[in-house]
Amino acid sequence: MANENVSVVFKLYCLTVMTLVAAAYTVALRYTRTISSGDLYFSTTAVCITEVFKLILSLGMLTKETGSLVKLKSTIEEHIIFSPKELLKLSVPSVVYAIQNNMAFVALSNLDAAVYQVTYQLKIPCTALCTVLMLNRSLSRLQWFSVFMLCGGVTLVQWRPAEATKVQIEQNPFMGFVAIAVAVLCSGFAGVYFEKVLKSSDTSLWVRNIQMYLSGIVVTLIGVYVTDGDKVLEKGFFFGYTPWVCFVVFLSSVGGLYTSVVVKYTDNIMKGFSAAAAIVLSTIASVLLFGLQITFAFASGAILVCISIYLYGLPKQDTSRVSRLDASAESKQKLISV
Ligand code: NCC
Repeated sequence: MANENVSVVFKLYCLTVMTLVAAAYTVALRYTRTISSGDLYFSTTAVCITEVFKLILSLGMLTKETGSLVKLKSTIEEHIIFSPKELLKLSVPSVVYAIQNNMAFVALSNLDAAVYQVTYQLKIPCTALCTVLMLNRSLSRLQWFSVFMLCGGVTLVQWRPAEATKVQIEQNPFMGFVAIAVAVLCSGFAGVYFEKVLKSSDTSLWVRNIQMYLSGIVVTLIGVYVTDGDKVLEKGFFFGYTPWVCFVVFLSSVGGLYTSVVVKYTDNIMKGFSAAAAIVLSTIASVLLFGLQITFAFASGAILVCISIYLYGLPKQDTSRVSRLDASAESKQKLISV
């Protein structure tokens, strides 16, 4: 089954790398869109190249997993070449992720990185809602409460003063917020859809990724053609690519693959909780190692994050038992009054 046993250390390692990469990715992307001098690259091509990189890396991982080229060939034939239905199934999250990944560029071209990070935390309740609706899981009232508390906690933890640096382009904050709203919905839906497909069969994570990235390449290429087609034909696909842009593509690819591993071994809600814990822990580590100053917002946010993690992890029966006790007390009361 998809949920094999792996050590807690490995899970923690994946979560920490995913969170650190996501933080670096947001800042580097913002830099390439607003501060870095020179010709501005086409963001649609960066999203497309990322899909190509993820496909190559996943093929490498699948080769390692199957152990031989013969087995790799038969796996590719069975699950990719002769499985158009499965490819179609995975084209759903790939379209949604393509929209989300493009929206990140729109948002970070128009909003400060810190504002983006904070607003993007709305994905936590959105993911919880998608999990309940699409995976038929239930959350107790206390767990819902902890989801919203986590959202508030991460918001405070990531609270930073706005950028002091002057940006080189004109910004439209309204457009930035609309892009975040779309990205939040896409992240919740695509994440849970992928989790559902991945965990409903024994098919390897790398096969699922390859299926998704193949349609991802097609969809993002259509995005390049529709949005920047004329300009790309005139100036070239890699117009404006600097080492910083290549770094953004690298982070985006590595971050995407780590996200898939995290979803395989945990789930999308846990991804949100653990990412929050990783942010808190890495900041505390920076305090101990580099003497970073802790702000009041960080300290209160960190406390909220810890309490929400504790509340979310409380056994569900506790709350249902309380409501059962309440209900039986209520019926006893009714009997007495009768
Ligand atoms: O928003 P988020 O993830 O849910 O987006 C998921 C990202 O992972 C890629 N993905 C997902 C599944 C899969 N099997 N393969 C993939 O490549 C998707 O294409 C999508 O890019 C998060 O939980 O906050 C997280 O945030 C992103 C990123 O910071 C935001 O989307 C902002 O743009 C992180 N991605 C990177 O750091 C590159 C992700 O690791 C965690």
